[in-house]
Amino acid sequence: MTTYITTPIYYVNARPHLGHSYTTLVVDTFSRYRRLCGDDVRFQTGTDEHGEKIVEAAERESVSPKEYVDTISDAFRKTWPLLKIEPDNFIRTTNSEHIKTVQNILQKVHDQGDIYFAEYAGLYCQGCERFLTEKELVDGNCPDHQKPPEKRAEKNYFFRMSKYQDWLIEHIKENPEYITPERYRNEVLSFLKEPMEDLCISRPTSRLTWGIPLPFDENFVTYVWFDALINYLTGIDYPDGPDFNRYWDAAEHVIAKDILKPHAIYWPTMLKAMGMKPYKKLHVHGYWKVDETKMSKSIGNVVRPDELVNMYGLDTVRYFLLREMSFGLDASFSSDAIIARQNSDLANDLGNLFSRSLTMIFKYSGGVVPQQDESTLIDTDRELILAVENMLVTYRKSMDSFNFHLALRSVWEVIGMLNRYIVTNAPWELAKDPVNESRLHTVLYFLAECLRIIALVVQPVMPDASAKMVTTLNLEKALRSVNLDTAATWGLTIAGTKLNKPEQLFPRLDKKKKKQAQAPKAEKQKKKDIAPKEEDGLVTFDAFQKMDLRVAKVVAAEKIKKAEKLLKLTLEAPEERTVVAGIAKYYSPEELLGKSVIIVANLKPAKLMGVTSHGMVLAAKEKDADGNERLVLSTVSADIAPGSRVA
Ligand code: ME8
Repeated sequence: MTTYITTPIYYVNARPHLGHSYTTLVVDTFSRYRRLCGDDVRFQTGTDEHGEKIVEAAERESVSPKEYVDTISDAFRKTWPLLKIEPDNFIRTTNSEHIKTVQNILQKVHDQGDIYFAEYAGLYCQGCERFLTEKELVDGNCPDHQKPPEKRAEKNYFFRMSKYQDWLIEHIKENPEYITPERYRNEVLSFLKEPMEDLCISRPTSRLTWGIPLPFDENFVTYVWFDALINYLTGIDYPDGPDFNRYWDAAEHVIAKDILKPHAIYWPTMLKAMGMKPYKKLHVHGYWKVDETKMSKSIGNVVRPDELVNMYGLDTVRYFLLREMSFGLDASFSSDAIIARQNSDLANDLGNLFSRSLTMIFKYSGGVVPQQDESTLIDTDRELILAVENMLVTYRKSMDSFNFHLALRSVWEVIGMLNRYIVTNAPWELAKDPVNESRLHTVLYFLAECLRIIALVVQPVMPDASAKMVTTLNLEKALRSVNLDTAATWGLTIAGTKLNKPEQLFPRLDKKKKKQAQAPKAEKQKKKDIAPKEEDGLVTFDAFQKMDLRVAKVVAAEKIKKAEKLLKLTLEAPEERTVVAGIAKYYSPEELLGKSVIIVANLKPAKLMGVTSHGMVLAAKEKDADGNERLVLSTVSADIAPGSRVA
């Protein structure tokens, strides 16, 4: 079989956090699992690099959009190996091949009459980068970004999405597994009961230039969603690359519920308009939350994957994320929850089983897997074989339907049973009397055989722990070129195999470690104090006190080469310092000379277009009714010495 499985391409307006890591980990785990089943698998992820959000983020950092997207896209690419996530392709929407293909598709859909020009007025959420309907609002706010959308009216190009509404309803009804879990399928079908509006697919260049130019009107760029969704095709070299023919029919997308509508409605109708087959499946998961709030870059309550891996180890993080979340529902992240999983499921249950079993094989059989003696089989052995067989059925069914938590639960049921099997059969008692030798050998064989199967089924989730188990059990050769069908059946462990000395699989987290482990929470709390809280918009006095605001006098100002928006200012505050400010659109260098501005003086130095900036100039920004922006520098109302503290 062939599997083509994708993550969303992530916006590069912020660095990767646990939410992005979860989706990408799910896809990595599924890919590893399907490979284990013998599939030809292609796993794609990437970054979504156009649109207003990106321009704003670049402006905030006072760098060009290109420079900004290169940096953050790189941060995403470099995060995945830390989690042992191994995509086959990493696509970027600023890549020239992608741009060319998006333009070809737009031209085709335009030529066939499915794109038209019109005026539209509506409620626009910048966070979602789309118009929202009144119905979607909760207390007047966008439910995801907790902000009211802004009213916008402008002339734009529209995709005749409504034309494909009936077809889409039919397709979803005829294919019960098209959108899973079922709750999201129902949500989409219920949404489709209302007449669908056409989709605005352009932005005027007067407002946004950071996008793919429309091939039929240079005054517009492509709406970021129309551009982004096409990545699933350009990543396999649509329309005529060999990978396109090989993988498209098998396309499955994994997303969280925030982007259900673009994937369940825009994307299939776009494909239909292009004369293409719809993708095969859409898998939708819930949110990771912290303290009951969605983890999100705009709220600032994020957990970073690299910090987690440093603190708990790769396999623990992977196991925790997949075991703790029921795919489709929301889950809560906390240090306590991850420590509990580590100590109980990993160190206690699996780790202990592994080390006890190996220690006994070394002690009672010289580190060699003994021969089982069929004549000594008793009911507990037969129950164990049956339990392993049932587990394999549940495991595969659950992995195929993205119920990773159920797949792992079924494996852990067998692990629990094995720990009880050791107690019931008490090999240390059997070893006391040579008449029990054959029974002892059977028990040890059963342990080795079950560990082989466990090492295999945990591999997609915990590749490192699985590899350690495989090396210890000396199974590398035996498992090479096998798949789950052939390797997971009972009785393949070869008696006589010499085992290697066991290493500890998972350490228990002691109190000291636990203290460290809670550090991110503390750090997050600190960050929360500094950043205004979303709910009440307040910061503590302490947090404000940490900010060193000073009066500074501009003694020199000049433009920075190749950076249209930036000025290099030399300030007296009272010592001389260089500050780079994104104000070139609003002030000429000459008019700044002699001005007393206000700066944040204790900002970490940052390099912008090759110039190191030691601080940030404060300014007020406003937008008039026509959407034109004005920026005015913050100053003091009377003469005061440079370097005076603003408090
Ligand atoms: O929406 N819990 O990008 P994005 C679980 N560029 N998953 C989460 C999460 C959370 N708290 N936060 C983020 C975009 N995610 C578009 C996609 S695709 C053609 C274009 C994950 O950076 C989850 O997969 O906002 C979610 O759907 C995605 O990040 C949104 O990423």
